[in-house]
Amino acid sequence: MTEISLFSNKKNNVVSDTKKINSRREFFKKTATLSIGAVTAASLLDPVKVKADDPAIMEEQPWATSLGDPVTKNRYGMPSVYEHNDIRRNMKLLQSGNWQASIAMCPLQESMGIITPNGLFFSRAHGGVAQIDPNEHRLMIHGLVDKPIVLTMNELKRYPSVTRIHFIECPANGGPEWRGPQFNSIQFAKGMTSCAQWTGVYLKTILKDLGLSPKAKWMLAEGGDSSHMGRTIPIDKVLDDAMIVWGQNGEALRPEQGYPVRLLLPGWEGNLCVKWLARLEFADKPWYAKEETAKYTALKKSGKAIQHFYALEANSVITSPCPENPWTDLKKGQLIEIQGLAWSGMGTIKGVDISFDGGKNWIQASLKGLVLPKAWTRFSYMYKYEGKPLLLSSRAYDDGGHIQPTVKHERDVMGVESVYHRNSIQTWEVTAKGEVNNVQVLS
Ligand SMILES: Nc1nc2c(c(=O)[nH]1)N[C@H]1C(S)=C(S)[C@@H](COP(=O)(O)O)O[C@H]1N2
Ligand SMILES: [Mo]
Repeated sequence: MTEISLFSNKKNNVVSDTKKINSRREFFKKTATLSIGAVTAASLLDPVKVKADDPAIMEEQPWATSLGDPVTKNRYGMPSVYEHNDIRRNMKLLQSGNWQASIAMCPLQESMGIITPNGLFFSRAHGGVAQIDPNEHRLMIHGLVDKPIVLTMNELKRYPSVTRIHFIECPANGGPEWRGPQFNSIQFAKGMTSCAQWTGVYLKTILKDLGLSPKAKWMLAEGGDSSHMGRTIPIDKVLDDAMIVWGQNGEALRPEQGYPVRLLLPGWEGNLCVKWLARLEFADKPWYAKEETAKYTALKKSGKAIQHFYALEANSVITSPCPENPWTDLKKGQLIEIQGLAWSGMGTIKGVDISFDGGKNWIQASLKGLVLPKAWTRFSYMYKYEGKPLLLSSRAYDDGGHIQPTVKHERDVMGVESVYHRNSIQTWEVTAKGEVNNVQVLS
């Protein structure tokens, strides 16, 4: 390649045009010969159409004919302007009367791998997003501990840190759909979950230092935001894998996620993961924050409620295709990758099955990339598109033997009056044209 002067102020700072275009012509000559031999092999794309006159490849494009932006134009980088559709969306139905105490749904249809970028992480706030000065923030730890303490953020960060990948899910994820599909959209139907790499300290590390009384059976966690959200957590979970986190995907927590510090209870209800964490109190009896007695219980068909319902069960959803990612541009015979996400708050995803007929027959998908406990796990299945209607579902199971229930099974046990912990199998109807709709299979 020709050397170009990076610092010249010539208007047209262009690499030798003729050289480039000639090498492209060479490429087309070669591929034209190659493709004759290649037609018999299965291809993911249409048979190569050699279009040596395609201006998109044969001509210099506007962005190649002058210098681009200064590299530090955005000192904090932003996505390409062309990715303007990859955004969180707010749902009217779930709004508690204003845009502050609301929920921003994660665009699962755009997700790749198992990590949600910080700017796309779903966000639920009961009193708006607090903007907290970390220098002014304090975390009080008291109750049944030998050494009650008030920590600054700097002091907190002196504890040895750990980094773990875990999902967070609001137990109301999918909750509006107990009685039937409400949203022809994966983002609105399933977008109250995201997955990140968290950095912080295990609570058991801090408690060893502070001396937890053997009498302590419960921990109250309280937020410093205007909602002062409080939840009580059994001590076993606290001493197992509960974390206090300040890092999210390699940088400080985002304000939406509770900057400067939040509680993380891997695999348990998102609402227990108190953000803007200000206080932890240890006690021998549970005492409930106001919202806990009325909400976050599971109402069963019998009319009785399950009060202590913490871990999120095995769940999964196909992200491609989905209503936002239809198959309308596919042709019969083309190979296409079906992809999706599976997660379980009770362990590690062991497998995911896919059904093309609404759950009558199942075939195993493969798990891709990292497979971690209490983390999003990506699954994949290569499918030859036939242009016929399908009822496409996924069914996840974890290493604890928990398997995603059918809608019917879940309704038989729980009825339809519940809001929380809906994890039954999600089905997408794929029409003969390749459009994708949210449906429920009730048999
Ligand atoms: N202090 C405080 N913590 C909170 C909340 C809140 O409103 N205030 N919302 C909870 C709820 S209901 C959920 S589902 C999770 C959402 O976490 P996220 O916003 O990081 O996705 O935070 C929880 N922690
Ligand atoms: Mo939530």
